[in-house]
Amino acid sequence: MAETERSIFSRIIAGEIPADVVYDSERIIAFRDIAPQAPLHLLVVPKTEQYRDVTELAAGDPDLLAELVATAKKLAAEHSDGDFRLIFNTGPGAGQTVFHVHAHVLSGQLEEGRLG
Ligand code: DGP
Repeated sequence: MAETERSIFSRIIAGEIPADVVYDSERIIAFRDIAPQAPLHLLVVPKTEQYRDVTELAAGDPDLLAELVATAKKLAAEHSDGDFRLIFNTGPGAGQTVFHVHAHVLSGQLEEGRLG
């Protein structure tokens, strides 16, 4: 992928942009959303930039999707009461703005806004 095409999340993964990272493994990173919509609002992101959205990830690497969901569960348990929403905005019409697959993990009362 050309430099200009790299997603903001690839730049966070590369350490080029700071983020409040709460989890970092071989294939997945998680950090706090810059504009939180709930008391807990994490983004759980595969490190590969191969997949634009969850449909591509499910088709291309279902094991990685399962790992992402398991990571969301673990992080929700660690950072909240354990109950959470898992949101994959898919396509610009659904509010997707970063085309590097990511899950929003939200726990607690949602703010009125993009995800509510
Ligand atoms: P979506 O709209 O579903 O593609 O979600 C993208 C999310 O990414 C949005 O909730 C805001 C968040 N975001 C965008 N840029 C940054 C950033 O530089 N740092 C962090 N932590 N979050 C970001």
